[in-house]
Amino acid sequence: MADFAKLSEAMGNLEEDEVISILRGVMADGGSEAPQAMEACQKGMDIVGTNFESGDYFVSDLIFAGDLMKQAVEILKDALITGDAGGTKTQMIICTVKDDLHDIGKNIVKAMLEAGGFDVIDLGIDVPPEKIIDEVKKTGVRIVALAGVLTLAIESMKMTVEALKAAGLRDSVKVIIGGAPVTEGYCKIVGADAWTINPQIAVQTCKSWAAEA
Ligand code: B12
Repeated sequence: MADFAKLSEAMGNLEEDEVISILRGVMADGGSEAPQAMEACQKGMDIVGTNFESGDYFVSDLIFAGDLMKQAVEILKDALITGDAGGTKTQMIICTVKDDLHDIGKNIVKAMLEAGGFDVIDLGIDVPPEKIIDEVKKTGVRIVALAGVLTLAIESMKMTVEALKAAGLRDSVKVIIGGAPVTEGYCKIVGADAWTINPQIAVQTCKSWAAEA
């Protein structure tokens, strides 16, 4: 078994060579421990966040951490992303909400949804409610996934759900929210239908909605 505590620590210390070497080790057997490795990398990102809050790390370190996390996803992705992409694809929207530029988690969820058989329209980052409403009207999608990592993303998610209501679309569109700060309590505040920080659960939830439609 790989040393996941060591992986989190190396990630938190931004030790690129060590991180890559542990991840290559994880993939040596085809990646049976890839999900645990992904979790360990996220714990490492929490360490980065804590060091940033305490003033030991700077924005440049966040940028470096983001690049390192992208490399990690690249190495692990074939083992993480498995699915049944055949058959008719249900179209859906994903984006990072207004004022939030973080997209690493969103991109992981998007890739897993695609592997799970969805045709995912990715509207990108910092996406205002109006753009999402326009796309829902244009495409008629019935599932919208909203990502956000900043605490203030919760407010943008709430504004998006309110905008769906105001446009008369709320009853025909299911909304799932996710990202590090998202909780059951925030889900209620936002008025979303579901929340999770686990991409596999996101895929299952969207699949159950697609089956209902
Ligand atoms: C890398 C990083 C950056 C990079 C992002 C690069 C990129 N392309 O995304 C850059 C340098 C751009 C950045 C900028 C900033 N950042 Co930053 N950043 C981080 C860091 C270290 C890692 C984020 C990450 O990628 N995590 C790994 C991914 C895989 O995890 P995840 O996003 O949670 O996703 C998983 C799940 O949540 C879920 N999921 C994700 N999305 C979705 C969506 C749906 C629908 C579902 C169902 C599930 C789901 O699945 C994913 C896989 O498991 C975090 C610290 C942390 N603990 O996360 C800080 C952090 C998020 N940043 C923070 C801050 C303050 C900033 C800045 C304001 C810094 C500054 N002064 O400029 C700016 C804000 C820019 C903006 N307006 O958005 C704070 C936020 C504080 C807060 N409470 O709001 C954090 C928490 C650091 C900290 N502790 O202070 N950042």
